[in-house]
This record gives sequence, structure tokens and C-alpha cells, in this order.
Amino acid sequence: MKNTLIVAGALLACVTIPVWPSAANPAAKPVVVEIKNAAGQSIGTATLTDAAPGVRIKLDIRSLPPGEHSIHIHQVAKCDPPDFKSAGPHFSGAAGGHEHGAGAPAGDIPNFALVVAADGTAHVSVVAPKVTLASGDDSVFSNGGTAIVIHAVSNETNSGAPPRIACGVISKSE
Ligand SMILES: [Cu+2]
Repeated sequence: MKNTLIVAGALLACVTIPVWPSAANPAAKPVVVEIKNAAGQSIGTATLTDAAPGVRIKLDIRSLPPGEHSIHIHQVAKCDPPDFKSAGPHFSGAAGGHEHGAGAPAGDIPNFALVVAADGTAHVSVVAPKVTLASGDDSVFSNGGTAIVIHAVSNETNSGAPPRIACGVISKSE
């Protein structure tokens, strides 16, 4: 009797497992991005989930200078320390490099500054409204991926963005 049950269970498992993945729901799995500092050390993660519209970015960061930092999605999936210039300019998305006069690049996160506590940690969540985890020109995975860049301070002036102090590559993990 016991053996019969085990065999039945095994059969059931064989039948069930192939249909287990929820292929009917293409909504992207959370994408975990490792954030590194200028020394190349991991200082935490950014977890990306579909926010439709937009992408929710949940930041769990440590060992950053306290205070306000700006954060954007930059064009190139390359975080070479220490200056992270390799990440390129802000991710422009479907607007490309054209001057549409229609506002900010897709990779901008309006009205948000990453506030790091006195102990160097930050645990916050914010939506980047103009990007997607799906396909297309506004996808954070387009052209081989993009990068999350954290700047030294929050104010971005016309004379150029403040130095980049941390960076994480956004790419499809599969
Ligand atoms: Cu930036």
C-alpha cells in the first residue's frame, strides 16, 4: 500500500512538473542588480520589478556617504570603477539621441533623491516611470542592457552631473 502511494506520487510529480512554470504570465521576474562602489566592492542591491507603467527600483544599500544622492538609469551596461564613465549618458530610451524637446531622458527618475542615513544605509523604493522590463526601445535591457548610477550629490547642474560613486549593471539574467 505504502509502495503504491509512493509510485503514485512519483507519477504525479512527473506529470505535474513540466506544466509548473507559469508561462502564461510573462511578467518579468524581479531583476537583482548588484551595486558596486568605486573600489569595485559590492555595497548592496537594487531589485527591479514591473510597475506598469515603469519599473520599481528597490534599493538596499550600505556603505555610502550619508546625505542626498541622485540616481539614474544610464545608457551602457558597463560599470568600470572608479569613475563609472563607462556607463555613458542617461538612458535615452525610445527618444534616442534626438532633440524632441519633450523633456527628460527615459532613464531619469523625476523628483527623487536617494537619501542615505547617517549609518551609510538606504532602504527605499522608487519608480522610474519611463522605462520597462519588457521589450522595446524603453526597455532597460535594450542594446545589451543599461546601468544604475548613483551620484555623489543630488543636484545636477548645467555644468555637468556630479561624480559617479556607485554603479550596477542591469542585464537579463538567464
Ligand atoms: Cu546619472
